[in-house]
Amino acid sequence: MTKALIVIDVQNDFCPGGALAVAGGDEILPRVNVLMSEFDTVVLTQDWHPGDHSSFASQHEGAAPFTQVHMNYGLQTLWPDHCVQGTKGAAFHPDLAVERAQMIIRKGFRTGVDSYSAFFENDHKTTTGLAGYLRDRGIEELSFVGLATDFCVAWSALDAAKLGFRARVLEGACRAIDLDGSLVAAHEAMRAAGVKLEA
Ligand code: VGL
Ligand code: ZN
Repeated sequence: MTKALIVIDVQNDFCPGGALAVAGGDEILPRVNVLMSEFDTVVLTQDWHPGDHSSFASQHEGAAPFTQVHMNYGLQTLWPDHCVQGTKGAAFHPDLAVERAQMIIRKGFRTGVDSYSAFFENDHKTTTGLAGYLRDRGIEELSFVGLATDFCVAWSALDAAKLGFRARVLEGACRAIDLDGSLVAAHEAMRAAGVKLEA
């Protein structure tokens, strides 16, 4: 079984002090770094938005962060401005062993569509190219860690399972946003899709 570690969005804006801080987001770093040293294939994802990205509440008049709007591809949660291309908030956490990564997938760079998953944008159609990269390298099993469990990690693991990869989520090396039951919903969806949830 050829395996890869996929490290989702371990960026300053998702860590304490960041624009969309996930509680305890920085606590995962020691374990993520150990895992990065154990896997031969390591991929990082990096949330990478233009300053006027349509997932930002600031771009929707009168809309508050953490509410939802209808986009042409479906419901979209609105977020505080975060991970703006080239900013410190979009940079990887300084303690992340970035040098271990062979591939960095940037996502969410199209103004009109968000991209939680490492594989598909939120329209569930536009691909990031990651599946092709992994298949070309003969990778069959993917282990997911990072931020946030209930958004980018879950959406990535769900797509991985749908695409035919064996998918596991190491929850001890993830932290969740947990917005309106999103963590429970993510767990249910992942279990139903055959994603292995491990400590
Ligand atoms: C994420 C919300 C907005 C994530 C990214 O990495 O889980 N969540 N952008
Ligand atoms: Zn984002």
